[in-house]
Amino acid sequence: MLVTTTHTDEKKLLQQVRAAGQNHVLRYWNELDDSSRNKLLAQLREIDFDLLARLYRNLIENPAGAKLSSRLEPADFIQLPKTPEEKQPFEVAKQVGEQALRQGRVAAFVVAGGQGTRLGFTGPKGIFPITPVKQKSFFQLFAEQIKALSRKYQTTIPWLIMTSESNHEGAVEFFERHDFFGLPSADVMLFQQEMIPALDEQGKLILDAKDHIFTNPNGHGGSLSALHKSGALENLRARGIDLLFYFQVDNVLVKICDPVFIGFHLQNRAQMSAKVVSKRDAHEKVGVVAKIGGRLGVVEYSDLSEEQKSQTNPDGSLTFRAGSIAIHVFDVAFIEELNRDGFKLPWHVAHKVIPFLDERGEEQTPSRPNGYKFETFVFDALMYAERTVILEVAREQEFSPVKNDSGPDSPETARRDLVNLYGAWLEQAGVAVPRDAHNNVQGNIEISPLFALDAEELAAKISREIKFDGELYLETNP
Ligand code: UD2
Repeated sequence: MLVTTTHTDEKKLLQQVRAAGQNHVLRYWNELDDSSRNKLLAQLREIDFDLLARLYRNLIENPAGAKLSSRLEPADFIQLPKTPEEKQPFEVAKQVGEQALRQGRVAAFVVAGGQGTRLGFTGPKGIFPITPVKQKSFFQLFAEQIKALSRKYQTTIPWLIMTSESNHEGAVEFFERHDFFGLPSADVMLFQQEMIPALDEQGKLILDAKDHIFTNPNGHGGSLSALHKSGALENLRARGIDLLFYFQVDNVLVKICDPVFIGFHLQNRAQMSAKVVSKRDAHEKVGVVAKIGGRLGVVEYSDLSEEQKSQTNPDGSLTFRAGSIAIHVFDVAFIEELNRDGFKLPWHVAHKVIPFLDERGEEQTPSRPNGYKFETFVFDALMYAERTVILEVAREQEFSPVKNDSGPDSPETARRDLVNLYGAWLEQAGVAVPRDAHNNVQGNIEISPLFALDAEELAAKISREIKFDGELYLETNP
């Protein structure tokens, strides 16, 4: 139908599309103008048809091989210290981490390419207003931490931000509008992860517009190849950086570049490390760090059986309690190695609702899952690491994610957890803070990272004479 107007490479591409049994994506070709045709061709050029055929065969037609069948055992990890003796190695690790920070060896890296569907907020999640008093965005809260850390350790901490197709422009525009929150713009690097097409139940690509194939971000595992392909790794190397502190955009309590964690990672010559918290209950939706067939990895919550989720130790604690909070330290060399002979992470599949064009060319959103999305997960890199550190941390100090618009893991719980944390810092500085029957702070508190990064810094700055009368905001000039 279109052969007369196509060039040789176009012809080849279209042959490939036909050979892959995906000719239906050209159904509206004759209706498309040049710009729409080019748009569709550009998308087709990026598609790895062999990979998609393999994913359909291995994950959908014959999923048995992909199911978790290996023996599962709890992983060993460094537990929260209780006694002064147990705290001592944490002090030493902190000094090691602080030295690495002072030497300018560390960059911060946030993955923000997800679509935030459950939160129901249009726009990048990073721009969502989240702090309890000033309603600062996640991005601003993180930027202030990075600025405060750079000052404290008299160094530059570059900040890498991974976005994806649908939220990249919004994120860039936000940073530009806010003048990168006072960080040098050359030290804030935004780059996009890759997209991958979804397939319908027959293994066919899905058109969501006459000139567009439905694609989704390729999972946070895609960050490890995007770091390489975007040139970010090279940039870090040129700056003498060999450590990457990885975190998710949705965790308001993340302690960016935590020196204790970096210190343990370095002391153990680890290639990739992970932080965990004790799972809140058997059904909390976090992956679990465990030994899978003898190798360390993370089992996603949806892959644990009911029995494994609820299995307990003799003392009543959950056997698989090491909940992954998606905070990692990576050696840059390890990420380079993962990219050396083609990218290695395994693919996962999810059955989802995907909008599509019906026979009349009208967009439909079905009520039931109608297709498959593919993703890679960053924590699968753990199984390629020879040396790892798994560190337990206190949930109330380090983990409160925003996933849903209400209920658990929502903006409301995140703000409450921030206020409770700031309240605890004030109490440690000798200030009385009223609490309710659930031990939640009564009132509203926000402490900018530029004023204090932790309880210690706060105690050094304020007097115990300070009175908390229900609302407190502490900030220094930027
Ligand atoms: C993730 C983990 C879960 C637990 C939890 C902690 C997975 C599959 N599960 O759950 O085990 O650690 O977080 O909060 O990861 N993202 C991208 N690109 C993508 C997909 C996601 O950048 O293609 C980012 C996203 O912007 C967010 C993070 O990855 O910062 C987590 O994504 P999610 O909300 O889909 O993960 P979730 O809640 O299923």
